[in-house]
Amino acid sequence: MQQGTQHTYIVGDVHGQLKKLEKLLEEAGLIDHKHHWHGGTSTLWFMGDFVDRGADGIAVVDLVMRLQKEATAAGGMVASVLGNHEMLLLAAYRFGRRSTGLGSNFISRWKMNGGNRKDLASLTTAHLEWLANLPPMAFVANRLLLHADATFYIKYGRSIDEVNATFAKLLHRSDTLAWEELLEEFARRGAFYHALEGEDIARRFLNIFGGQQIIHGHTPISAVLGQQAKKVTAPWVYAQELCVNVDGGMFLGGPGFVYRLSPVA
Ligand SMILES: [Mn+2]
Repeated sequence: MQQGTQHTYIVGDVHGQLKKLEKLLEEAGLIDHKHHWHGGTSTLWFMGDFVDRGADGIAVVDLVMRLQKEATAAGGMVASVLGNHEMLLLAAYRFGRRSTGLGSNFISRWKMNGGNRKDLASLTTAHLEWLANLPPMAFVANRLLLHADATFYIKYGRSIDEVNATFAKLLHRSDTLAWEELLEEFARRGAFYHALEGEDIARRFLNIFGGQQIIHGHTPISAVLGQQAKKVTAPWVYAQELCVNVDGGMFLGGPGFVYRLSPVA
């Protein structure tokens, strides 16, 4: 990393792939060989889904939480939007085998989605609080960051602040039906893919929430494009450049990538 540069970096869904994440961040110069923040005043955003499907979800959260403190001390920033897998884990912890009201329970739902016993067992109060306070949406360098390529966010508010406040309220209450409904919607994907309709939805979404582009994770690029995950080393820009998918499918064997945003007017 050059001295004095201030860039914004994005990392997609990590899903417990600690070693891959460390390698990516080190190669990008954002951490040093001892895995301490080396990004100076740069900004690093994650797209959520730190946990499930991989071996070391909570270890990934620990790394990100520590880097957040170190970056702040250096005048930089590390942050993340909320992924559906953070919610699945929180729900498994909070509600256990309580019925979702839809013929299942929260532990089963989480396990079905790649829940890892080790993650659940390692959760501390600090993790729970940190995870439950992740915002679902963020405005970064004139982009709209959200985890899922889905439109349900609009049901929770008409501005980023409103959506974030509604989610925060829900995540701090124990209304199992409200959690269940949100988890159902959070599993949706592909809202912006269809050539004409998808572009139109993306454009309307940006008109409401602001930003020139939507950046999201949630749906592995390899799955959408029918490629091998190990060959995915860059984001996929689509919908007339209105959308950028940054999910490298790290749990599917993808190496992942660090996406450096170009400055925008
Ligand atoms: Mn997801």
